[in-house]
Amino acid sequence: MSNESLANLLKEERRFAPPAELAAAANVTAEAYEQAKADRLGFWAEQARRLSWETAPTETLDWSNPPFAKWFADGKLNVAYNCVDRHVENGNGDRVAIHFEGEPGDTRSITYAELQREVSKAANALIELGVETGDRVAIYLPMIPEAVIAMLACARIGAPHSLVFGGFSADALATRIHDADARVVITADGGYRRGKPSALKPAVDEALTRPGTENVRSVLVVRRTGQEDVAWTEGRDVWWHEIVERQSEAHTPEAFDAEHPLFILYTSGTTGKPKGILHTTGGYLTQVSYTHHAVFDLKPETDVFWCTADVGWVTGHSYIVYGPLSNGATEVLYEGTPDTPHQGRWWEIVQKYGVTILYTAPTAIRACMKWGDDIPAKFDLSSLRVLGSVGEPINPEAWVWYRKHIGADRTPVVDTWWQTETGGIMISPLPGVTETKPGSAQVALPGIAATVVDDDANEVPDGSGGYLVLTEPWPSMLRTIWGDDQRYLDTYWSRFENRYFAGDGAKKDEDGDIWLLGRVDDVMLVSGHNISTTEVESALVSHPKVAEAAVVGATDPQTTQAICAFVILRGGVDAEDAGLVEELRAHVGKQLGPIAKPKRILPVAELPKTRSGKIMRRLLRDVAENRTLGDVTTLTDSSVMDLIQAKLPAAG
Ligand code: 6R9
Repeated sequence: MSNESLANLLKEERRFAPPAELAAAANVTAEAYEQAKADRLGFWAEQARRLSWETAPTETLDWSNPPFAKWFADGKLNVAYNCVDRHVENGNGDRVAIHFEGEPGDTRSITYAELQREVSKAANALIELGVETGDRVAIYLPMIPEAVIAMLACARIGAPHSLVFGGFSADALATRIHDADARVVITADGGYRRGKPSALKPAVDEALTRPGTENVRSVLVVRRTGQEDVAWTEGRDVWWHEIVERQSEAHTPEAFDAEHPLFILYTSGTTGKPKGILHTTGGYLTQVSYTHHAVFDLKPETDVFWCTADVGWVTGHSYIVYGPLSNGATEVLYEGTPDTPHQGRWWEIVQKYGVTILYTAPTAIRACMKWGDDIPAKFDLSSLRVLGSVGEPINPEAWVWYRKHIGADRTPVVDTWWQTETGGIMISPLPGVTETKPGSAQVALPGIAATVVDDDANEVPDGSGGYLVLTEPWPSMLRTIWGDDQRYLDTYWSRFENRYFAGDGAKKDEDGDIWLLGRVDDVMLVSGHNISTTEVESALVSHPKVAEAAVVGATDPQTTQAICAFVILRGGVDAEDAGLVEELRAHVGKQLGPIAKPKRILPVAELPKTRSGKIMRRLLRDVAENRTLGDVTTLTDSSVMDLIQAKLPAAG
């Protein structure tokens, strides 16, 4: 980024100290940073002892062939044993692992002892279907307990899973089945979405007609909706309840090498074919277990944890399945959307189960801001004690709203930065240690090394912006891109020598705290200045009439790019108000300086989002530049783009 970078114009003065009571009993104190600094590998070796190893590792990191890392390579363990059996053996078999809440209101609470039986039966069923250690299993399921059980069953027998989000099309599913060369697909007849059953099995049937999927020999089908006749391929399709129910409840887990593949998870990215991110066993489980313990301060005996992500995303893998269950947590699993059947559904669930730790995404927080403060106010949210955010930069105003209206102005908010590739949380405050700043992920966790560099790979001074890089290997790092080592090198390790390039813009403030500024592809160039989309969006969201904003740079003959903003107004604000656009432009000018004033501002009803809730600025850029839209397949709802395009002629 150029020296004229505007990356430090947004000033945020608010500070929130950790609650004294939480700090006094916190799982992790400031000492952890010192300890990790003095002996980083020793620190991770100690965290690895959180797990039960059949053969304890004597080696911590093998970095003899960078950037191909091996962690704890001579250790052996079983992930499912660590997430399930050992809690039963430790006398916690009666503790609830999962409180499942179906969208239609059906519920199921599963204890660790029950989970052990279910996972063992499912593992035995996979073995009966001929699944062997190392075979890949594709999982295409709604948010039901069988998704967690299926993942753990695969881990138990050493068959790497590849989850494909249930909202993806047959095409997307076929591409991923092909790339991973999956042998079995686990799916369901359907799931519930927005009050209606929605079929899944037809997409599997269609995907399996595509070339490259011929090696799939079995399709295991969970009956979830039971609504309609399900097309059936004899000899290939098997009902879950028929094969799993008749299995033995006993299965002896085998220990695998620490570097045995645990899962492949595809990230879409903006261009090219999806990348199959490969994670392995010992290092991954060490980091997700430690970070879940440290960042959320989980007390397994008393806390009720709820991560609202879908298991099909990395957040679900690491903080619904492997982190919480390795720590013996009690957690909520919710099938549906936040506004079905009403906009208070989440808060009703928090009240019902006494949720103490909530982990969600900025997109959901901004939707709740838009729906109004009065909705969460109707529920008893007093059980909450830690709130987390992940997925996008959280605008300071959304952060403050979250703390105030969900956390009663009392709970710490931890903004956690990480990626599918990093496997676990990397940059985040610690709730009992860090004085938090709205909008900043702040500091690398103990044992993690992150910094911000300029174009020439020089570390920037405090108060400047550049690119986020990770400077030391970490236990839950991706090991490669499945089947494509060269692409692993090119994508992450070629931009800066010996440093992992995350693809995100970032700045360090005067205290050295890190602020994430969005994907580098989204940074705008206006009259020679680099301007971060995140900062202009945050300035807009800090206006009391705006709930959510997406900003893009559109080609402009005078200024290279011109800032174009799409805004969602808060409930009750009149979009036709003649003075509104000028009022918002003036507000951004005041917050960030005149150069950051958007040239155009368009109030819209919705923004284009990926299925994991990230704003797709690329499509908005197409609109702002009057181009035909690019690939919309990862969009949640493509009608959103028609509505936005219909608005455009009115802009000026
Ligand atoms: C966990 C997850 C990764 C990208 C990442 C960044 C953005 C995630 C963030 C954040 C700012 C945060 N991102 N957390 N940006 N602050 N706290 O979301 O993984 O789906 O792979 O996305 O998400 O741009 O590079 P993934």
